[in-house]
Amino acid sequence: MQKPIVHHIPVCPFSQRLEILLTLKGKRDAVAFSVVDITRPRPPELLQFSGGSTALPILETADGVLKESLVILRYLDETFAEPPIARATPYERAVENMLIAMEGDFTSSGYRLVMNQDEARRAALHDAVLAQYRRLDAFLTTHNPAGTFLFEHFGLAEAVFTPMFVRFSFLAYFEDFELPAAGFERVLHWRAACLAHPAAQQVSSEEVVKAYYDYARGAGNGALPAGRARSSFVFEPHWRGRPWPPKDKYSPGATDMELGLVAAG
Ligand SMILES: N[C@@H](CCC(=O)N[C@@H](CS)C(=O)NCC(=O)O)C(=O)O
Repeated sequence: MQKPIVHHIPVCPFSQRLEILLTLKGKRDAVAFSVVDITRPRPPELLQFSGGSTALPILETADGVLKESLVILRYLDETFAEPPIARATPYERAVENMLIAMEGDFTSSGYRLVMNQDEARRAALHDAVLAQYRRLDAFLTTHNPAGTFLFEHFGLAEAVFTPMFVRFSFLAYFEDFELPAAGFERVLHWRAACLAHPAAQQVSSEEVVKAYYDYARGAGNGALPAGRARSSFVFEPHWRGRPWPPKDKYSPGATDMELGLVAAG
């Protein structure tokens, strides 16, 4: 049987979810990963598979194309069944799904803050992210007060949230956003264990901060901020060789040259 193919953008958190799940199962190589450059128009054959939609990841299977990371996660968990990552009993699976159902609001709050360009809205947007962390803290305190993860191991809910915890290093860097220790103990403990887990090391905070500079300037999904010709998501020059971008996102932005986006020579 031909391997399923994930079409993905490597620094994308939604794709990282799939890589984490497969790594937990020891099946990273059971799926082929085909890299898409977010800074270029999608290749026509990809748009044909996806029925015209551009959001990634999509999974090409022998039966047809699947979209939406949460759908693909569950499909891969069932297809490569051993070991199962989702909880086994109906009640535990429901608890896991309640936590997973919080991911959309959590993610949106962080992306709204990083993309905000209006200093007057900063405090309200910081509070909105804190409110999301408070909800997670309360949920974990209710369902596993003395534990580390939601259940005894890093599982499906952790595969869903950890990529966002990694991306939110853009909030620490560009927004000086840190969780206060008091009142957030349970979620801080969870987040630290998620970030340290060996199956979740695909993307570093340095890569996130360098790649997401354009988001911090209000331009998402490979779009270009005014005055720039190269996206911070380009593959070349490689992010490792580029300087860290300016932390102050509310002052006039850095140029392609200052960001190391123009190849030397
Ligand atoms: N709800 C989707 C979100 C996917 C998504 O937004 N992916 C981004 C990359 S991180 C993307 O493909 N953006 C480009 C676009 O939408 O055209 C999922 O969970 O798979």
